[in-house]
Amino acid sequence: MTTPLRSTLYHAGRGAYRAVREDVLHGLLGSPKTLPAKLFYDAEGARLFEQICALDEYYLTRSELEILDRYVGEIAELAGPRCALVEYGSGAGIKVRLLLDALVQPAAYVPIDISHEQLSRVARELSVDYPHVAIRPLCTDYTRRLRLPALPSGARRLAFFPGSTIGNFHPAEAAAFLGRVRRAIGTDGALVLGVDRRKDAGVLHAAYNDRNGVTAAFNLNVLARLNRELDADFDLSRFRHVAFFDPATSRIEMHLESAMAQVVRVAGEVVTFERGETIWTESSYKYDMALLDRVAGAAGFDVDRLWSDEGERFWVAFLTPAR
Ligand code: AVI
Repeated sequence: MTTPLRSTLYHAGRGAYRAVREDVLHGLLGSPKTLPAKLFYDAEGARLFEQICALDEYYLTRSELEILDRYVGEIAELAGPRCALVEYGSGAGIKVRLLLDALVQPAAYVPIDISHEQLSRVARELSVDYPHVAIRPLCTDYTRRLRLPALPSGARRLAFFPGSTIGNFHPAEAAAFLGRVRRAIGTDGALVLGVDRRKDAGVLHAAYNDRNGVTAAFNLNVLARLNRELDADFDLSRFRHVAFFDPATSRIEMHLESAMAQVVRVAGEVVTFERGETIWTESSYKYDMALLDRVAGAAGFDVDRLWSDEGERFWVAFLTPAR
């Protein structure tokens, strides 16, 4: 059965749609059942994520902004003048303004994002507010191999990957991704990386199980998205949000648990669930120094500087290619 092409993410074409359908079915027909975390971010998911960032329990965004606010001058000094700033997953383009304001004569800014609409808006707004910076948006899935647009010659490439999105990769994938970033920025480039720190399990639990149920809605929205875009027939009331910290792997795991034995159709295929069986929708690794050194080292980076917030919950790290 062919499923109509009517999605937001798959507007890139039939090839991209097929790849996502394949990923989804591979994940749901495998054991354990999984879904790729990047599916969270359709328009509704992006809206819910913005709400998450403002939650009392979700300290990550506030802690990172506190660090950037306080130490952006030091970051700019380490980066040096006339950098070409490259942001992986630019989203709403808010945090980058702190850097653009502090850097000395930034030469260019390359926001990279999969959402065409958001990317064009951010590029338009920044061109107005930073008329001397060459804005070169790149619409692509930044987790894949990519080619950067032409940049002013001699400009040091400064990659920016905030938000602890690195935590959503398993460590080997994180190292492989950072290795691609290192190759993209060249031997004299640098990377400013946001990383959530390992901490008290209660604080972590609360951050992913907020009392208003926004994280639960964010998690469940992925099923609504499959209903809309892959002709699935998930009944959302038959699934429950589950998130817990696993100290052995140092990660939060998010799952959707089936409240009963049930059968669901997805893109013409039948997916069966036992009662209590889950779909693993996201991992969010929490870093200590050993993990950061291991992942950065495997990617060919040295950790030159680390800044933390008052509550010591989050790190912003300045990484340079290992010598
Ligand atoms: C985007 N990413 C860093 C978030 C995180 O904390 O892992 C996504 C998220 N999942 C649940 N709440 C927020």
